[in-house]
Amino acid sequence: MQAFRTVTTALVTVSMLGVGVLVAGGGRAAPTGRDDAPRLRVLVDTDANNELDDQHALAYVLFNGRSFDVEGVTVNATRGGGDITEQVAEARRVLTLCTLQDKVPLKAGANGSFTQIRPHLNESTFDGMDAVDFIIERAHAAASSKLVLLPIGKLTNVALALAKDPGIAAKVRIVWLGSNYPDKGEYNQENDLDAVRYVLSVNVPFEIVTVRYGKGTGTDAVRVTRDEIGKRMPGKGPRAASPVTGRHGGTFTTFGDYSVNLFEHIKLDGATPSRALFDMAAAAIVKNPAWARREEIPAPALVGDAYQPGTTNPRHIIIWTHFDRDAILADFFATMDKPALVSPRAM
Ligand SMILES: [Ca+2]
Repeated sequence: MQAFRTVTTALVTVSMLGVGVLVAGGGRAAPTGRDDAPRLRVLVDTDANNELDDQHALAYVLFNGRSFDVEGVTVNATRGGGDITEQVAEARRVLTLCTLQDKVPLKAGANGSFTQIRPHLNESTFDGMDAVDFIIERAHAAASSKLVLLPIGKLTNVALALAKDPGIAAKVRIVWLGSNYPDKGEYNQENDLDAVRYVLSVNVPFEIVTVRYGKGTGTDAVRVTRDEIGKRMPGKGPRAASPVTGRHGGTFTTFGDYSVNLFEHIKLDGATPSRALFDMAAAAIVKNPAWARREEIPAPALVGDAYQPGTTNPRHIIIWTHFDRDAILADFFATMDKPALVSPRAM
């Protein structure tokens, strides 16, 4: 795997030492997961085969059945994980290892970009149609709460769904793992700049869970070492009915064992050699907003590849920063220790 989004600095060590920034969650909704809290309806849109954080995000969501109802998993293809068939294959491996392959819908999405696909949205078939139509269908599904769209790759599928059916904007909350806001660059963003521009242009609830390579204030700070994974993950999760062949070869019957294998085949980075679980952190702060700092700002414009402040823009978005690395990883490992599988959805 090529580590496209790996940039490291010594700043990372700050979070590794546990000098996390704890932020009060005053005035926000209580975390989900309590027995009396309603579960959030979530749809995860993933470039599952890129690096190794998507897989951990998927398992974390699928094992948080007390916090989430998972409507389904849609897939997109960024340049780091092969084409859409390879991305879907990895998502299916994780679903199978989580014993939910027949219980949670999995839909292939866009190989190409928003600008390439948009002119074809009203044709009988188009690149990414299964995922795009599924997002629209689930957004309109009768429910007492908005559907949380959790894109953890490029924004293409979500932007296409909004373009095809603008009526879903009032029925969803988009929480995107991406961008180094306010700085430019970032892997998910660069994989489809026009998709980001489109979502910024539509009046839809939009939250950006920042990445911020090399800085302690983004999800780049939510890092684990190979040693931590090796100690905490072996055998974790339910046991699959039959072995699953991993993307690096070998066969596995638990997600925990596959996690160890993924970490054995990835290049570590950082002052303390480690990997960030960017995508998992995004799912974690949906579960418990107190694990990061939430700021509402006028929606900026993305001009070229750089953000321009939207100081007078009446439309606002949310920016998430300052992740509580220790609390998020403690919950991740606790979830792996005692998984509560999400409820099956009628397929
Ligand atoms: Ca991803």
